[in-house]
Amino acid sequence: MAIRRRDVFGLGGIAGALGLLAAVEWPFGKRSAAKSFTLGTPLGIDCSSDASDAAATYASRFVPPGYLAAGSRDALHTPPPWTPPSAVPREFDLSVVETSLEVADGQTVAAWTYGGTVPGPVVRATVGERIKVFLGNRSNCAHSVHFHGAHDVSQDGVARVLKGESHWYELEAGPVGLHPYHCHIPPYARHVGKGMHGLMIVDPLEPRPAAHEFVLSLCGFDTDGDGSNDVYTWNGMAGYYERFPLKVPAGELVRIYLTNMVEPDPIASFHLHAQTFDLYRSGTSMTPAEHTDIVSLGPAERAILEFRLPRRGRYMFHPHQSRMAERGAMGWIVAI
Ligand SMILES: [Cu+2]
Repeated sequence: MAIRRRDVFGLGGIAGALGLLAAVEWPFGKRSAAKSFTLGTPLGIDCSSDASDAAATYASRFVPPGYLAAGSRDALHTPPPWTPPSAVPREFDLSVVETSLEVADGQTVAAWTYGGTVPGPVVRATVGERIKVFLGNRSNCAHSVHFHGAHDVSQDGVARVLKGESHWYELEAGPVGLHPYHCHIPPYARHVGKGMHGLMIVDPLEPRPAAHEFVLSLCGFDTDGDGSNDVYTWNGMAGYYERFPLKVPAGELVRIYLTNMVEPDPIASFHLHAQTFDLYRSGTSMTPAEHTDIVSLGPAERAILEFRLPRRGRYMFHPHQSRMAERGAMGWIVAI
């Protein structure tokens, strides 16, 4: 018998909440009844290490610490809102903060950050606006801020800002799109891998359509110091969006600012389940390059994704590099 929405709300409590996902009637006629069948002779392929519990997470060793509350990291996926362009330069403080970050339950790294978080603060401006970026270096090593995009080459951020010193960078925002920023002091992969990256949104003069906007920045952490990543995160915390899904109203426009800041892995990707998206590579064109359910990105490549989730439910997202997905980078978007 089909469950109708009003019946589910009538159940109340946890049972009602769990029932929500099954509450919308299947629109394509009767589902086929499951058939029973006889098992063949097994070939002996070992599946003893597979998760047998249907409720198991994809990577139980790569979850957020238990003390982390829902909403506690929402600021990291919420870009600052669009505001009208101004003749006064926008100022951003990306000063270096050396800190200890718990990137998964019980797994801590000594990180270099811009402003204390990974990724660093989102820089947002309209194309043509002037931006002033302050880098105070209170750490024990030299650092810098290098912005992708187009700007005066004297402001390119490849020169060292020594320990105890500071520097102002002055840029004109452009071109329209999504551009990462990161430290460019060698060994470059080590500085980026230890957390020194963030992103800049450059809005067009005519703003993009109103949407539910999110930042998803993929990065990896080498927790044992062997030169390869052990934990992969969206916005710096393993498993956060598996435990606390992004929430959007069904049918409304969603926009994701997506960056791949994983070093030194050569490629990563973003795959959305059960829906396809318009893909704007680097966000530099207002016309989508492709309509797809997966985008592959090399280091520092980025994209703006736009889509609507037409039906209520849980839509999974993850890199299609399964090692990354199973080490912290699995997540959900829930359409409500
Ligand atoms: Cu650095």
